[in-house]
Amino acid sequence: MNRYLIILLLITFLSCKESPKAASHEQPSVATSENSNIDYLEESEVDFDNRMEWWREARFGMFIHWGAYAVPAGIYKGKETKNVGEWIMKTESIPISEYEKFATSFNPVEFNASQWVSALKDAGMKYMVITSKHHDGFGLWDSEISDYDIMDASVYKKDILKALSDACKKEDIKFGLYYSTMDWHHPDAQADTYAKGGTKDENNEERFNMYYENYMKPQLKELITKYDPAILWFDGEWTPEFTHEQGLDLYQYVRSLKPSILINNRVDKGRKGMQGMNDGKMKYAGDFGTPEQEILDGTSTLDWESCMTMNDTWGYKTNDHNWKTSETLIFNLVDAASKGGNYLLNVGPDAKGVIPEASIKRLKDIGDWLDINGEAVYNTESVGENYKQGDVIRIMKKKNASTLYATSFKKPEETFTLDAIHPEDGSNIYILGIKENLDWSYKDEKLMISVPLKALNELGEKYAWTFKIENGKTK
Ligand code: FHN
Repeated sequence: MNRYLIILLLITFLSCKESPKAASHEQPSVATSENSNIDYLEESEVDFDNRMEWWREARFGMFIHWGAYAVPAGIYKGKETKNVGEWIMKTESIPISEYEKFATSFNPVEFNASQWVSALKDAGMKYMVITSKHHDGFGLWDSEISDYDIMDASVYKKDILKALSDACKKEDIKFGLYYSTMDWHHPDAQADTYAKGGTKDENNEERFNMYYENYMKPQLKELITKYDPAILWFDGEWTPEFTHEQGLDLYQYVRSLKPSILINNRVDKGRKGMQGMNDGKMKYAGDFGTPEQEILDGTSTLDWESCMTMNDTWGYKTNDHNWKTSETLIFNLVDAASKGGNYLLNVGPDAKGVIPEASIKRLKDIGDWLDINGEAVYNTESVGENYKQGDVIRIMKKKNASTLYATSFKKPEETFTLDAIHPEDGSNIYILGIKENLDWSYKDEKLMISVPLKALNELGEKYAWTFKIENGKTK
């Protein structure tokens, strides 16, 4: 074998493992996409509906933000960051060499994947989305493409994603992965400009494309091959070097690796800020919109999922105790469902691998509520414009059935009145959790239901009460 070929092979090998000095620009693109003769952006409505079906029925998932940022936990050199915990590297302008020490010392000795999946199931959640790699670039899996991961860079040296994907599979929970396009560590991404939020100059775009083709795509291929995620949840798409053309290509590439996978709209550049939906001006890639820290104002013909924190941070912060009440979280879930959306509720485990007790308490409260009222959330669809009556009543319908649900966040009194539901004669009406068939009448376009107050008090519910109306129809 001649000397030139040996040198070329050596360069190719050395530049495959990411390290600041090794990002080679001579590297041929290593991206390969299977099934690349199919255009996944031209999918039929029937195929799309079939692919989305489990996710639409699930309605409720667990978001997990976890990584090296749990080590500082919002505090750097004695100063509390005012921003979210997972942004501490940028908001406190921590030099890469300094931040890498957090990755090295990351040692979640109390992490137990089965316990996390149990907490998810106890909450009535049906799927998980965990940060495989957030903006800081640190990977929670054993990557062949990079040394900046839990296996090579940290003292922990166990494959977190493998443990979680196995635990989810065992409990029939769909396993999803968050992946940040923006990367503050990779030398061809934003490593030297992350403090300035990336800079859109010629050289950066060329380097970013090297990162995109020779690092990001190979990492995504190994994530899909090794952990079989049902969802890929992209983020950090606003980084200036990432283009709409790359977004379309990325969607095709990921679908070609696993055609049944679901991909959010942050795979491309169409998201309108925190409102989360595509701006509709042009065709962007992505299967569902991603409102963040908010729920859509009304219904949408598009699929969407509102992602939200329980306190004010995604990644763990020692001193963030601003927890939303369980009632607020249940309202958000029901409000989203009544508008046809999913709810992805976040937990931020600490550096030991423990989900905060305040999160566990809220997850249990939501799960207890869903044990009685879940049929009004799972496998439902929006009734359209009549999805609400005032501020505290939300109305849903069972998918492919004439059953309606009216959930009230104010405790019903002797007679409960609904303005937009007209049951067929002889329909049965219940309060979920109470077996009794309720008396009702319909007069002057109002449905009046007699409420069994004794049974209602014995139910012991304290957040919201759901009326189930069989064979009902909305105006
Ligand atoms: O910058 C991230 C943030 O850290 C967090 O991951 C949220 C969750 O969706 N997404 C981005 C902000 O929109």
